[in-house]
Amino acid sequence: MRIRIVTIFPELFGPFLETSLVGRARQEGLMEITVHDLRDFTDDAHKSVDDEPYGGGGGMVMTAPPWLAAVRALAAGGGAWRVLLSPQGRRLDDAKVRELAARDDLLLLCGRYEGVDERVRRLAVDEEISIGDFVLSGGELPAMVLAEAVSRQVPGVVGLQDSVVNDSFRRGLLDYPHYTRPREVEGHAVPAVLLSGHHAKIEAWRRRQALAATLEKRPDLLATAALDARDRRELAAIAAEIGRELPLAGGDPSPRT
Ligand code: 4HQ
Repeated sequence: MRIRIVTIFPELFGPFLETSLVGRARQEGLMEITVHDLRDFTDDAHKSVDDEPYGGGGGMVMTAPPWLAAVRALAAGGGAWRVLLSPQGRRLDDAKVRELAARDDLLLLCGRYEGVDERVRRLAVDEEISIGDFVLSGGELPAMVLAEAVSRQVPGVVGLQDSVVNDSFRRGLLDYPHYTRPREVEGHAVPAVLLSGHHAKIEAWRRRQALAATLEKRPDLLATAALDARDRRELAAIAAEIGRELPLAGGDPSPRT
């Protein structure tokens, strides 16, 4: 898996690329992640990358020529999937992360200021992606979010592939609660079932907790979660217990955008 990132602030990526899971994945050659300075693709003495917006208004706009030169140089050959991080993009979610991981070669474009000249998007971008409905100062943090999430889907990057397979969202549900030592924290004990050594009971408890957490905190996820008949019976029981409607079958299949 290869990810190239274009930015005017390459120094933001230093520790991110060297540390923890991403650092290890790069060291082991499982991931190739490189950062490229947009200013290297300018052709004026000042290495300028922005200008005033046509039509007026505040702020500056990133000019098209450096971006077009960068994308042409880095995506030559046509193999790379070119992604612009922007609040106008489709919202990143687990399905999109897995789709991007399967692409194998990503070129991430990080804008600053008011954004990038529209012609860059039209001429040199395959897809716009947003990490959420809020405004940041640049696409660098979103690029790190995307790169880390994608890295976790590359075989071998997460130690036990099991912990990716069983991760929240993998089966469309929120995670179950986790406990470790000490057994009691300020009067709050670890649920007894987790100390029982009874693996089937522990699995059933965790599944029920995941269903309950999802029903309480993100009922919208239940519309697309992979649920079997037993899950549905459990959910109905949980819903009755906590006095909640089941937003299940028959409901609108609210598309996850
Ligand atoms: N920005 N998800 C504006 C974002 C953003 C987001 C990136 C701010 C691009 C020009 N990107 N710049 N949210 O807020 O991806």
